[in-house]
Amino acid sequence: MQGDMKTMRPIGRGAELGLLLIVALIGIIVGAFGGYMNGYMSSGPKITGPLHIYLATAFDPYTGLDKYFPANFTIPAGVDVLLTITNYDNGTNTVDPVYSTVQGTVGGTATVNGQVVTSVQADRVTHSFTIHSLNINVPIAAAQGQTPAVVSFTLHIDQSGTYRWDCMAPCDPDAMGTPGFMTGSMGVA
Ligand SMILES: [Cu+2]
Repeated sequence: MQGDMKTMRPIGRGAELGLLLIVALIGIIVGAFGGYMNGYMSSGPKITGPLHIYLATAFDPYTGLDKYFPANFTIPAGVDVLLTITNYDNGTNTVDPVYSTVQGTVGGTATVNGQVVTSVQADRVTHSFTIHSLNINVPIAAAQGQTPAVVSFTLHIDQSGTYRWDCMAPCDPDAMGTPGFMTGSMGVA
């Protein structure tokens, strides 16, 4: 590095200004990152919830109904949030092809047991995580025997509010459309 500097010609006024600009830009970037990390580390005003949300879908023995645990939750606005849904139900509920494709996630993909997918075979779906108002749909693949299916995807929603999600797989007529079971609310704040 030192050797290279010696062979360079003296820096002109234009180059000096350019250097100043670069130093200023680095300052802005480092400052912004520091602010972001500060918000992340101390749960400051910018980020108001966890960046990784875990949900599960399973048969609820107390009610005898299929259920999302939890059905109501809140994610932070304006940042990437990873959602992981662990499905313990090995039953399949063939969905309309519209609900077998991944839509509205970051990158338009999800992972099923670690494999990146853009859809799940319609007759291998147990439930769906569908938010009509945001055009989000994630098919939840069926468990294999006693081995749950783990479905992960990233959401990035800038507009805060309360969004209703629905399961669009014909899983259980008593659970579908019933708040706390196969429909619920996702807060974005
Ligand atoms: Cu369902």
